[in-house]
Amino acid sequence: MLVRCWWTFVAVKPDGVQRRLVGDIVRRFEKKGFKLVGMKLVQASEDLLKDHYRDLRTKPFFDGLVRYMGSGPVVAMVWQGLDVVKTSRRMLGETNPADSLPGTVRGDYCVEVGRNVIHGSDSVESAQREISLWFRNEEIQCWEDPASPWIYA
Ligand code: IDP
Ligand code: MG
Repeated sequence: MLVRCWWTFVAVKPDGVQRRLVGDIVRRFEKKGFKLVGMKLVQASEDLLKDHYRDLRTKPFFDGLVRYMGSGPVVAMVWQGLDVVKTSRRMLGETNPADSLPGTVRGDYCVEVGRNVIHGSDSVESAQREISLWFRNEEIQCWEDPASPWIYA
């Protein structure tokens, strides 16, 4: 798959879906000015999750993490925009919600690292890998954004 550097992978985790945070999270990215180019509700398989988090496979929390992420559907999304990888990480907050500032998703909506409601790619390389893992080509829509001249100079 050809993945653009203006794309990132964001997922509302199972706790975020159960707690009805999907709308608010999507709203934050839309209002920021990013463009939604892919979105689906997915019950992720264990294989997908182990691959997604393969860099963490030696961590003591790995099995629990895979169970948590498979405990219900997640909303998988691809967002497009200038510096979207770096900026969306800042919108998410820190990995540990206790370190996340108010105004960030994790700062506003959760308290513990094991239930931190949202995922976002941490680099352009991770974004490319994760988008290819979670999405097929035809699930990404490259649409013309009429608001673009009001968002980009
Ligand atoms: P990130 O999600 O902010 O990129 P990572 O270090 O990549 O953070 O960890 C992936 C996910 O693993 C975290 O979002 C969190 O759900 C979980 N996690 C990270 N550290 C811990 C921990 O110490 N205990 C339990 N779960 C953790
Ligand atoms: Mg990470």
